[in-house]
Amino acid sequence: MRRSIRSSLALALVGLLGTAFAGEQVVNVYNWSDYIDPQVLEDFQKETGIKVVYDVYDGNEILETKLLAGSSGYDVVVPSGYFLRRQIDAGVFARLDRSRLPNFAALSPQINQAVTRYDPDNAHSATYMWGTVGIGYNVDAVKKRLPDAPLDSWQLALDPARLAALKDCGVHMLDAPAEIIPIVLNYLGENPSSTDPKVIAKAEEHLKKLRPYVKKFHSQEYLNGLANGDVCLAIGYSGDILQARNRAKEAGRGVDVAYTLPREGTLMWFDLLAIPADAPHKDAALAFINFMLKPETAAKNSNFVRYATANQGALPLLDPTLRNDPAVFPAPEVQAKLFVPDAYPPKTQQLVTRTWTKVKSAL
Ligand code: SPD
Repeated sequence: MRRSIRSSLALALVGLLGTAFAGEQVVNVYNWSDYIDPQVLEDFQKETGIKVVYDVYDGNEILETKLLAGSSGYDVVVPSGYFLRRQIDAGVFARLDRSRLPNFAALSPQINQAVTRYDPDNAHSATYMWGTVGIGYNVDAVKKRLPDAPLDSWQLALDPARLAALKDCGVHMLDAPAEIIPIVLNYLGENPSSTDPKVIAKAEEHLKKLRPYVKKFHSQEYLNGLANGDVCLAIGYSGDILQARNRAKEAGRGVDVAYTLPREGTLMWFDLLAIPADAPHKDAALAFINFMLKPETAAKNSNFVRYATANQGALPLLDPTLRNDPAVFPAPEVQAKLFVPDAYPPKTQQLVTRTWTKVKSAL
């Protein structure tokens, strides 16, 4: 009897400790949709005992609204560089304790250097992936409607007459003004990073000419839409279009998706792992980021999502079809044409948001 009381007490104690332990051992991660190998979350949980509560978004603007409001409850988030810069200025992020991130050493020094324009000294972030914005298209549908169109040019998506010819087969555009406006300005021969309201007005005017032919402004639906043939052209993110290409192949229904990195150049971005200053589980957040920076984990993620990893240690572990894909790792002469926008000052960001609302509601 005495023994069973003792063991019940012991069990109760373990239970109590277990609850407290489980209460602390959580990390709340807020990441882009379709941007991780789900197996990685299981591996992390198994290795560390920390439970991952995982939530997704599909636009920097959505994340920014939550971060600026404060108390988001998130421990790890993944903003793009040009948003992170403004968010650091607003005091949104904690400095990363590098002594807790031994795997930071696996990151590419060139990429670390490149992102210092957003995060001086790489003090608040660790780069996750990088990529481009380009054109995903259904090869047969586009060739049928535009047999002579230049498939390697922004003309395919940004020339109103050409876009008009694709209206009936489904055109999608990222719902991402901070990316689309610089791309349109670059196409018009303007400085893509311009903050001059008169220059931004030129992008607005051009976008209004394209507006009637765009079925949907959305930053995620085009992935499945391209893969199943419902969307015939999308201005989207490189890896998402490459995922669509692979899903279409796997489905075996004869949908052939291609990705174009336009010859006029395009926008290149970096997405970075960061910890909000008010994150409730900072230790777990550091453990999660360190796990994401393991070369094996980084390679697993990159192979799954078809984006270029920022992890130099992961490169030899990449699937060779990914490592040798010029849409993922563009050749130096193509890279030379990529532009990396600056962060918009808050006032310009407001103007860009207003401009975008006008474009989307114009018909
Ligand atoms: N589905 C994952 C998309 C990730 C795209 N990040 C893009 C950032 C653009 N600034």
